Amino acid sequence: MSTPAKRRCRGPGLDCSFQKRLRKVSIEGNIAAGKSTLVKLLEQHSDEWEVIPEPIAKWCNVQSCEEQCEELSTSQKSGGNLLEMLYDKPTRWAYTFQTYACLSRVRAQLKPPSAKLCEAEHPVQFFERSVYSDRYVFASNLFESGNINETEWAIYQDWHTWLLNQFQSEIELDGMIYLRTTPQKCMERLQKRGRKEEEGIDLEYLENLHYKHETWLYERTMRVDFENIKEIPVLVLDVNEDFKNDKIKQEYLIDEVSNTFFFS
Ligand code: UDP
Ligand code: DCM
Ligand code: MG
Repeated sequence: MSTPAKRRCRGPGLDCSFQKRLRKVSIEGNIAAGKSTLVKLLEQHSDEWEVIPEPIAKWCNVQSCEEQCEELSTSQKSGGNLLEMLYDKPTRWAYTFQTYACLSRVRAQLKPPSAKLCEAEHPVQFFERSVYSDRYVFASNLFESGNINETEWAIYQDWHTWLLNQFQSEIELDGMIYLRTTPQKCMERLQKRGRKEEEGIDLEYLENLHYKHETWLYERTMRVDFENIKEIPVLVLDVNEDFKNDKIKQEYLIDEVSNTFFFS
């Protein structure tokens, strides 16, 4: 892998040598492809590997004040369920959802790493999805299906570009992993997982998202506006066959990740 771009050293205790050692990789894939399942395995594999999960709990329970939210126990939480609102009435809520999804993701990715990771010789952070899939897969698909209108899409792209330029050095990726599945397999896993908010998702929606992932990460023919991701290394992993209950497949996936990104 090529030498990563220099990262600005922001935040207390984040020395420059740590920032230079740190590698950041996002895990991409369709809904229910197996991203959360894989990141749990990666986290267990090495003390030097840390995971930043997708902040979906926040999307299902939007609070007016972040600190207040973190102090409440699960049973006390009663915020709005933006994921449910998105699927119930996408023309009304798609833009709102996408602004919050991206904002909360950036905030999660900017949080200081754990003390343990700071001590690591070869620290790695795995992000479950990225600000790039937010825009080039989800928001773009919602625009093309008419759920985000022209004005909203123009505003989205404007602030998204601005935000990424502001935080480029902190959230810049060294690589991506694409968990490749058929839309049918995702539908099967989605139903098995059984999130109530996602009950209304149909196969056509998963097919559209699949097509976006394919042109972006497999064929690599999608037009993207950010230079740093045009040439980024992408590891494609076929996860159509079950790996959750297959130790050999799990070892193979972890080896592929280690070998591709030269992680120890
Ligand atoms: N799953 C499975 N076999 C696999 C991978 C995932 O049965 O090899 C199940 C997993 O237990 C969950 C569902 O598929 O019930 C979706 O997986 P996950 O939440 O990891 O997907 P994500 O949406 O994070 O990509
Ligand atoms: N999601 C979305 N737009 C994004 C990111 C995620 O609509 N920018 C939705 C898709 C899924 C859920 O949020 O319903 C994330 O679930 P998963 O990570 O399991 O795919
Ligand atoms: Mg997940």
